[in-house]
Amino acid sequence: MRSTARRRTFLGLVLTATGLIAGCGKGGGAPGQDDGIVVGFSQIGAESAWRTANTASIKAEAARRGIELRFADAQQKQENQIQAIRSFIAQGVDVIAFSPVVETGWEPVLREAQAAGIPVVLSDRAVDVTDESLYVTFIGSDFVEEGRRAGRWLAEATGGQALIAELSGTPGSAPAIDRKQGFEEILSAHPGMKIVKSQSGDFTRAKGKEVMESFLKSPEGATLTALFAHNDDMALGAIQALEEAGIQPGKDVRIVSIDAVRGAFEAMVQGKLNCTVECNPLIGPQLFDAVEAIVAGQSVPKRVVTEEGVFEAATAAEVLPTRQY
Ligand code: GZL
Repeated sequence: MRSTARRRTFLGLVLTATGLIAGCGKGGGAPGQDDGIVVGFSQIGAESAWRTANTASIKAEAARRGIELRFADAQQKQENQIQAIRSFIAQGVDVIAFSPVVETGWEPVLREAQAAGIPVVLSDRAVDVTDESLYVTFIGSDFVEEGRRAGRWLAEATGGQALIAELSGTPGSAPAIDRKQGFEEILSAHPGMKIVKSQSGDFTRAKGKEVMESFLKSPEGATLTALFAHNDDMALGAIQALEEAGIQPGKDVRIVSIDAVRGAFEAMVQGKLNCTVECNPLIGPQLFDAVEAIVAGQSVPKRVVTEEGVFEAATAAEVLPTRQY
């Protein structure tokens, strides 16, 4: 598109001349030789129901708008994301977007994208960089507020008295860092609420179950009255572990988690989960609004926050049919 297309055309001529063109655009030419937008997207992986819904939203919206999406699944490895971003730079895409698996370690590759004149959009998670010009905008949730909402609900539900197990997300990731910060901010006003066990379940159901099993075997296991899980998938794994230990999830141990995926609503209908704080994965429309604005040379806000709510067991059966993910 415009300067990008000129660069890609030049790149296309250079690669053709040197016989290196890899047929990476439509019809074998350099990318974007037609007049469509080409976006390179590096996704974290497929670790949770939330991520699956997020990927579906991004792919569906690109297709709906006729945008060529080059999609790379990093299997939760930062090195794979960096490699994908370098590949998108070499292909001369119009925009690079990615959901950074962790907050740090991105400056070198983002400088390479900047030097190549390719704008970068952060989707879902933030990066920790000294130079915010390295990305155009960050589209995602306010994870600190999500943590506060979980803490407020638990304080209300327990009268401010709880011995809490915490299943945290991927170490170093923005949601894990920020959700913990928000939750502990609320706990600081409730001396009767204490986190007595905390360990990462890496946002997966299997790891959440495994870590909860280890919590229950610990000296504090028998004292637990509440669980805070940084996502629903880990909460669902923990629910399995509690049931296998003869403990009633949602009753003996109150459970609050984050995402508001379909499985969480089903668990709330069964009385096994008490509350889920929404974290909206359906950000495809907002992402490609930003992409189209960037390509059109329009300014976009540095930060786009997704709108979200809090859902409790009492309304789960009524709300479940309306859920999109
Ligand atoms: C949050 C997202 C998190 C979800 C998890 O925006 O990055 O990653 O809460 C997912 O379910 O794995």
